[in-house]
Amino acid sequence: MIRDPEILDALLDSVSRFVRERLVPAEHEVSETDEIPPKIVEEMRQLGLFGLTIPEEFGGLGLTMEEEVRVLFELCKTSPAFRSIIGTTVGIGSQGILMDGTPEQKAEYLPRLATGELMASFALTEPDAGSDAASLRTTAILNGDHYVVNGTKRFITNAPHAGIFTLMARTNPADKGASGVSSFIVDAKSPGIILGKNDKKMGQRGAHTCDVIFEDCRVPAANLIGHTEGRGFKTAMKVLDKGRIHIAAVCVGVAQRILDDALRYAMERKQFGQAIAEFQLIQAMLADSQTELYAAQCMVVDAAQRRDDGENVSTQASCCKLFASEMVGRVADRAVQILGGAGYLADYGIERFYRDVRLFRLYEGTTQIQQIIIARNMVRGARP
Ligand code: COS
Repeated sequence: MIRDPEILDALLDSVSRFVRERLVPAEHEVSETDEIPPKIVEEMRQLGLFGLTIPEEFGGLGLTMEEEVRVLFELCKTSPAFRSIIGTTVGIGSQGILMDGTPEQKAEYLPRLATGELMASFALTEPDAGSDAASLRTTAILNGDHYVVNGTKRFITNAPHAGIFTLMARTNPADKGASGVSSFIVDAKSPGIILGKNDKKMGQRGAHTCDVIFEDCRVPAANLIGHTEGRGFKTAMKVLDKGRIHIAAVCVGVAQRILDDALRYAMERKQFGQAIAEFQLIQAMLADSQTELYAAQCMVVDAAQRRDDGENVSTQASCCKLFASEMVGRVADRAVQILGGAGYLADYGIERFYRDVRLFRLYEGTTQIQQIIIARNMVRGARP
C-alpha cells in the first residue's frame, strides 16, 4: 500500500542519490577495512533509514511493507553490508517489540531505535539450535522481579553494535518445545553479557556477527515482551515472516546492481571485433537474469501488498525468500561468467558480490526451511 506517491518518490530519490554518491564510492573501502565509516552511518541516521518501519508516533517513517520493499530495491543497489547496519534495527530486532510489546515497552525503546541512537539485534540462533529454532536451550528463569539468563547465541548480526537484544530464551525448561520460549528486550550493557570475537565470514565485510554469551545475566521482568511468557517463539516466527519479505527485497536490489554492472561490461568489452553483448550466448545470460529478477520483484511487491492488506503471508514470505535468494545467486554467477577473468578479480567488484549474496540463501531460514514452511502450509491448507 502506497500512502502518498509523491512523498514516497521523494524518499526513493534521496535514497537512490545517497547510494550513488556516498555508498557505491565507499564499497571498496568497506571491504578492505571491514568497517562502514562512522560518517556514513551518521548520514544514514540523518536520512531516517534506521526508522523506516517504526511508526510515526514513535518518530519513525512508519513505512508500509510495500513502501519498505520499494526503498530496499533502491538502497540495496550496493554492497549489502550497508543494508545490514540498519537491517536488524529496521527489521528483526525491533519488530517483536512493535508486534507484541506493551505500550510502555514501545514508548521506551522505539523512539531511540527510530533515530538510530540505539541499534537492535535479534538473538534466536544458538550453537545447537539453528533451523530447529524451537529447540533453543538458553534459559531465562524468574527470580523475584528479574529473569536470570544463561546460554549462548550464535551468528548474531550487529551484536557488536547493539544497544538492545531481542532475545528468545526458555522460561519453562520443563517444556522443550516452542511454547516454553519467551522473548525479552535485553540492554546490551547488562552485566553478564559477553561478546565473542567478530566472526570471519565468506563475504559481507563491514557487516559484523559474533556470539553473545549470557552468564547469569539479570533482565528485569518488566522487559518480558508483552509481559507474557510462552509467546516468544510465535513472536519470532511473525518477525521472520516479515523479515523474509525484507530479505527478498534486498536480493532484488542487489541483483539489479549486479546485472547493471554485467550489462555495462558486456557492452564495453570487445572480443572477435564486437561488444560481447552482441553475442547471443551472452544475451541469454542477460535475458535469463532479467527475467528472474523481474519475477522476484513482482513476487516481493505482491507479498508486501498482501501483508499490508492484512493477509497471512507466511507462505508468500517463504516463497519470496526462497526464489529471490536463489535468483540473486544465479544472477551473480552469470555476472562472473560474463566478466570472465575480470569477474574473478577483486578490482572489478563482481567477485565480492558473488560472495556477499551467498548468505541470503542461509540466514532468516535456509532455502530448505522455506521449502518446509511452504509445503507444510500447503498440506495444512488442503486438509479437509
Ligand atoms: N506466525 C505465527 N505463529 C507461528 C508461525 C508464524 N509464521 N509459525 C509457527 N507458528 C506457531 C505455530 O502455530 C505453533 O503454535 P501452536 O503450538 O499454538 O499451534 C508454534 O508456533 C510452533 O510452530 P511449529 O510447530 O510449526 O514449529 P516447528 O518447531 O515445527 O518449526 C520452523 C518451525 C521450522 C518453521 C521454524 O523453526 C523456523 O522457521 N526455523 C528457521 C529459523 C530461522 O529462520 N532461523 C534464522 C534465524 S534469524 S537470522
